[in-house]
Amino acid sequence: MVILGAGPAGLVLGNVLVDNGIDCVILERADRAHVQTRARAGFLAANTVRVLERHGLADGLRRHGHEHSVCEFRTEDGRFRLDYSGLGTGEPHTVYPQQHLVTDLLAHYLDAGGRIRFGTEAVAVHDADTPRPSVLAREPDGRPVTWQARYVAGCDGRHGAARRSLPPGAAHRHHRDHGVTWLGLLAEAPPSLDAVGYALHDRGFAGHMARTSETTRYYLQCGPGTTADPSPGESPATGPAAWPDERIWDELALRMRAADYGPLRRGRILQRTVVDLESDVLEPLRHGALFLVGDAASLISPSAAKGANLAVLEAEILAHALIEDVKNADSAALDGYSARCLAYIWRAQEFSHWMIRLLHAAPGSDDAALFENRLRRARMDALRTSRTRQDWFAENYVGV
Ligand code: RFL
Repeated sequence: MVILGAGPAGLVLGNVLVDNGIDCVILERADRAHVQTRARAGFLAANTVRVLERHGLADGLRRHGHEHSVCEFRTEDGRFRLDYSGLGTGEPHTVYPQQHLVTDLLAHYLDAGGRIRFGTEAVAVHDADTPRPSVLAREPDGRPVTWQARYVAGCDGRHGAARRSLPPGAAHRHHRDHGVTWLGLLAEAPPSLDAVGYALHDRGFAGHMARTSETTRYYLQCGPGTTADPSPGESPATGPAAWPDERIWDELALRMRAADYGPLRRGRILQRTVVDLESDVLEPLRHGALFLVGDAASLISPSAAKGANLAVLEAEILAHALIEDVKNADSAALDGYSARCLAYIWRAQEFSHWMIRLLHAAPGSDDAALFENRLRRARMDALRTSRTRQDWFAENYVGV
């Protein structure tokens, strides 16, 4: 088995396979330091924690992660809090930064004797629909190398080689640009509130999510066309120079109504990422011997914090299916892999889509925008006042 990519998907898959005596190798484009320091997700669903526990992969998050169960909405109509662990399925999130999880998964994989090649970029998957599939890769010194395997798992994200290698017509691509751009920020500052904060403001959305006792992720909705890294000559109005630390904190304070609800704890901005809210789902997730997992299978906007959770879940489903196939010559679960994962993916997409429409005002001031914005207000009002709606929210918010 060749696994492309050492993110949450590739490493969970690799761990479960190695622990079950199935030979595999992971090809990872980046070096180890990069993989272990890439800050992205942080909110793990209860089901994700259960998957990791089942395979002995949850020691770090049990020791250093913390439970989180409250979100706070701030709008033109005031603020309200939901303790979602007392609603829906009654479960909290576990907050544990993705780079720490990846570090744990990698250590466990290597301790178990797992093989990984860092600095090795997969270029293409060949002959996936034949009994002899192969992966063409580039070694760290640039030399080409071919890996042959019975199966290939594409866990190499949205821009990886697995997606690129699908022949035309092998999968249908569902793509939706939600027309909203966020500046994703990682601040060297303790969380400012004991809740996930969602602030709706005339100037746009602002979000607050704890990461560790020293770091906090913030989001700021920004103008379309904002780039994290403008090309030479590009207007600074669209680049990171337009967002010096002070402007970020002032804007966050304004949108989060710090004057009414308490100041934000400021600190250095460690990371600025531009996130265009998009959905992208391939259907089916299998082409012969090639299986797509995690972000390679579907991209989901971070509005509902589902991406890493789906990656872990899909990796376990694929691992179990491969074990059945290799050990018991039973391919039924492999045949059902795509349909089973797509059911989870579309449910997560639906909720994420709902969250996007809850958190962002429709642009413009024409009748259509006015109508949309009245609906958005009614949606928020129902969430504030209806216990049934709150149960539905909690179940979907914390679940995958
Ligand atoms: P990853 O983590 O992107 O890992 C893919 C790996 O593949 C390597 N790679 C290649 N290797 C070999 N050959 C090639 N050709 C390769 N091309 C790429 C890459 O170097 C990398 O190591 O994918 P995976 O494993 O599918 O995991 C997906 C998650 O990382 C992603 O969905 C989440 O981070 C999304 N996300 C969140 N998800 C949550 O569940 N909860 C959250 O709170 C949350 N917050 C976020 C997020 C994503 C964010 N960004 C940056 C879009 C916050 C942000 C800001």
